[in-house]
Amino acid sequence: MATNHEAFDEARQFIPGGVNSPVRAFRAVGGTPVFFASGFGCKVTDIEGREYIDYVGSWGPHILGHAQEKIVNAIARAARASTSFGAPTVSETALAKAIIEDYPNCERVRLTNSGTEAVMSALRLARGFTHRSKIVKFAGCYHGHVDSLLVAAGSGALTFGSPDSGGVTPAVAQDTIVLPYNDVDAVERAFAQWGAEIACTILEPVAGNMGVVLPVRGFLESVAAITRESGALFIMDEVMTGYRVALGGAQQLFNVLPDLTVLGKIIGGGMPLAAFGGRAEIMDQLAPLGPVYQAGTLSGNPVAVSAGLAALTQLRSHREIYARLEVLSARLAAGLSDAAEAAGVPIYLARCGSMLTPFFQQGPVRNLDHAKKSDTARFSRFHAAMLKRGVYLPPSQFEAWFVSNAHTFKDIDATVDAARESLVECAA
Ligand code: HOZ
Repeated sequence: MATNHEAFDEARQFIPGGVNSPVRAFRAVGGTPVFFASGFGCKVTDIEGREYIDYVGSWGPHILGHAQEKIVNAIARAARASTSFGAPTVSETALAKAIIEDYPNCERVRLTNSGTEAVMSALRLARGFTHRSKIVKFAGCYHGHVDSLLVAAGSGALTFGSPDSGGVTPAVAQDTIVLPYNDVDAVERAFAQWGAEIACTILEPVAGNMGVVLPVRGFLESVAAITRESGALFIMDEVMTGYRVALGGAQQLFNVLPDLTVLGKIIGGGMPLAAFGGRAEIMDQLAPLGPVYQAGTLSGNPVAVSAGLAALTQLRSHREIYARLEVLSARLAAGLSDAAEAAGVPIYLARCGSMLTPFFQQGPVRNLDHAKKSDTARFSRFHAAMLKRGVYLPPSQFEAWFVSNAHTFKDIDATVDAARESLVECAA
């Protein structure tokens, strides 16, 4: 059996950086990435047989835990009936219907394979609908690796210090207006200057890709109002927050509805699936009804859809899961804060439901500039110390931790115990 180190050495010979997505490479925290063999509930086991309590949850999808029985059974049933038709199935309609019931701004939904694809399509649709070119985004928000949004981007792009990616042409980047998160004045100024050219504003209603950053009171309402006043569309990227911070996402939690919603992660039950939706008059601009082209051989893939439906069916029929997640996550957050105080390590704990980030700094953290003040070297030492104690955390300061319904109070308390020791260890 290979060790993680050996597996990584071999992977690097065949895959750029040894990984199929940069944040997995552990470059921000150092050390060797963990190669996983299996996962069950909130626990994951690496190829060396070591078990960890997992707070990555595949970067958000596993709200019900790994290898959840009903999801696995649904996948097996669907796969036995064929892994793909490239033609409509009734389960796609069922998934779209469920999303439409939970997201009142969505009258029509189109399924895609990834959040990146859904965002890219939503932007094209906004441009096609408004006949305008420019888009407004916020520094530190990450919307997948879409060319026009890899400007001041969060997640891996931020972690590796390349928020403006190579390969994005100046012509594409010049249509992207980047503003500071939580700054309504900046939004007003941008619309005063370019309002007639702006097709849409896109944001994460709770940012999760510069670490968790909550919207300040009134921010979402103001952005929605200013955007609409100019005739542009307001897009909420709820890939991370959808079905996570509430069944109806952040738009339900903060009671602000967008024109277009982008979903991913949880709606695929851990399989590659995402979606975008909105009012019929906008969505019906998509081909084959309208002039905005969008397509995909594997879009609405029956195996992915079955996994997503199994996940959503459980979340919708057991809404008490969200109350339980809140209690577990609050306990974890409080435990981490206490442990940090005891160790004399300044931490600003940001949390929205079961998404949280302990920023290694005093805070408050309201935007990307604030997030960047974190002590990333100390975070790296903390990450390594936690890994040694059997806790698997996102390998970057600028990511969200996810608590799942498979976590127990015992898991949370074991994590806090590990954090207490790790914080002392990394205090120096
Ligand atoms: N949205 C995910 C975390 N920020 C992306 C994971 C990845 O890039 O692999």
